[in-house]
Amino acid sequence: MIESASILGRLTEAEILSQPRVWRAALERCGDYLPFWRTTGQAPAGVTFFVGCGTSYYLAEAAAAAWRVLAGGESRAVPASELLLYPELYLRADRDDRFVMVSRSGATSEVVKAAERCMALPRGQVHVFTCCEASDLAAHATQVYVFPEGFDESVVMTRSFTTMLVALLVFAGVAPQSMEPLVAAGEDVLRRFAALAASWLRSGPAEFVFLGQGPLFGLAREASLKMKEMSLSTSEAFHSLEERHGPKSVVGERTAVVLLSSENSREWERPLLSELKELGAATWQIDETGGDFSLSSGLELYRRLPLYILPCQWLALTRARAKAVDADRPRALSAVVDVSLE
Ligand code: F1P
Repeated sequence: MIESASILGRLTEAEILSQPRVWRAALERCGDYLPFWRTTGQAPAGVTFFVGCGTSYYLAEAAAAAWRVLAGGESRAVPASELLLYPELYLRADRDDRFVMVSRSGATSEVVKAAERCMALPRGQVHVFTCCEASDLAAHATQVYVFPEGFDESVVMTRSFTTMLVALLVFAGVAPQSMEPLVAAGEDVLRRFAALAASWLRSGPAEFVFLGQGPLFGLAREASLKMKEMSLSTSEAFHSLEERHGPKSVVGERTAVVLLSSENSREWERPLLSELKELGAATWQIDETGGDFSLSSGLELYRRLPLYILPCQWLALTRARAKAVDADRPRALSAVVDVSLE
């Protein structure tokens, strides 16, 4: 059992720790949707767009990568606002596209508006992944898949992100049974990392950089957003090797770099870590094996994607507590961004 003395961020902490248990419930629920997903869920002739805002947009990025590899269809992740402001870059009346809207609340105004636009297309098909039973989004959808166990009471999205990611991986083609080791692996990762997090922050970093390639880039962006939202820290995310093309120029002794690696990328990323260390940065590599923290899940890359974000969530919570910031009450953030759109 992970003990924490702090009273700050207790709700967020509980939701972070609940994720493996919630994944098990979500995998069972996927069983209800599976027959439908495996018949009508095949890749459409056109593009499958994964659409969301904030954390849900970064989830869409990871889901789009998984869809392309697992379902084999053309896919793309876009923020909902893009479909409203620049529809000509994405929407085609003459193409058989599908739109997968990702939204914890199902109430985010840009997502609802974008779904309305997509449903108005001649062959518009909108599928919704959400954690809320009833939502405005449901009124503008062909199909809605609900995972209420993933809902976060906390404003900051943690278990909703990974629960909908688990569901989207099954939607893309992963067999739920093959994901069962994820639950025990998640418990193990949380237990081992909780003992490490404080040591990663001992150098007192003032700014954070999260790096990842392929399906890990969306997770790096989510990790960066968690660090911002929970601890009010300066944080950025890049494709790993993009770090050399400019961002590296501001890396120094007050920088902490967290690199999400895999068998695809680790050899290319190793020299980058040395360069960043030479600039004075504290660097941490999270990978299945080796690195500063090993997930040791025994799962292939796409089935272990939800594990990578667990240490990042816990690091953000630990940083918040070190700054006496309450992650349960994030600054200038609401659980749902509902603004009136024309
Ligand atoms: C998305 C979102 C979150 C953000 C904050 C406000 O909500 O923008 O990404 O962290 O909680 O809402 P949703 O569309 O997934 O409900």
